[in-house]
Amino acid sequence: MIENYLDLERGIMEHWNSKVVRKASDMRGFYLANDALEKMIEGGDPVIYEVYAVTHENEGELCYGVTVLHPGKVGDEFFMTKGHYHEKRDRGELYIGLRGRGLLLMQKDEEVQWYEMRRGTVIYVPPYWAHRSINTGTEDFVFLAIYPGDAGHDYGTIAEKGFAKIVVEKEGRVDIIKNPRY
Ligand code: S6P
Ligand code: ZN
Repeated sequence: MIENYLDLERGIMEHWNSKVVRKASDMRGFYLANDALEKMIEGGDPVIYEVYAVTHENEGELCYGVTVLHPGKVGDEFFMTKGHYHEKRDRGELYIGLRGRGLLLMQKDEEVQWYEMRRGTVIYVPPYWAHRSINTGTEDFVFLAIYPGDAGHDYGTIAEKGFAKIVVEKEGRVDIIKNPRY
C-alpha cells in the first residue's frame, strides 16, 4: 500500500496490516512490582499499549506504525513498552510524538539516554541503541515510529536484563532511577 491517512490530532491511522496488543499479562517480568501486576491482571487484565503498523520485510523497504501507550502505573513504574534492540543492530529508527507526553529511553551497552516526547518531538534512534517508551502523563501517549523493513526485533535481551534505568513516580514527580535488578 502506497497511500495512507494519519489523523495527526487523534493519532489514528486509517490503514494497517499488523496490530499488536500488549495487556498487563503480556508484561510479566518487566516491572519491579510483580504483585501489583498480578493484581492488575486479576482485576481485568487491562491493555497497556497497542501498535498499528504497516509492515514490509525486505531490505530497503520501510515499516511505520502508531503506538498508543495508555496512562497508568504498575507499582511506582509508569506504563511502558517492552523495549527492544533491532535484530539487525545496525538499523536505526525515527520517532515522532503525536499526542500526550512521555519519555523515550535508549541504551547502548552501559550508556543510557532519555528524551522527553510530546506532540511534534522528533527523535532519531541511531543504530545499535535499544529503545523503550514510557507514558509519564495522564492521557494516552501516542507516537509514530518509522524503521527499516529488515530491522527485526530482539526482545530477549531487554526481557532478561531490562534497561539500566527505570522511570517511576516519586512524590508526584517523574523520576529516572537506577534499575535495582540490572
Ligand atoms: C518498532 C518501534 C515501535 C515499537 C512499539 C512497541 O521498531 O520501535 O513501533 O515496536 O512502540 O514497543 P515494543 O518494544 O513492544 O516493540
Ligand atoms: Zn524499534
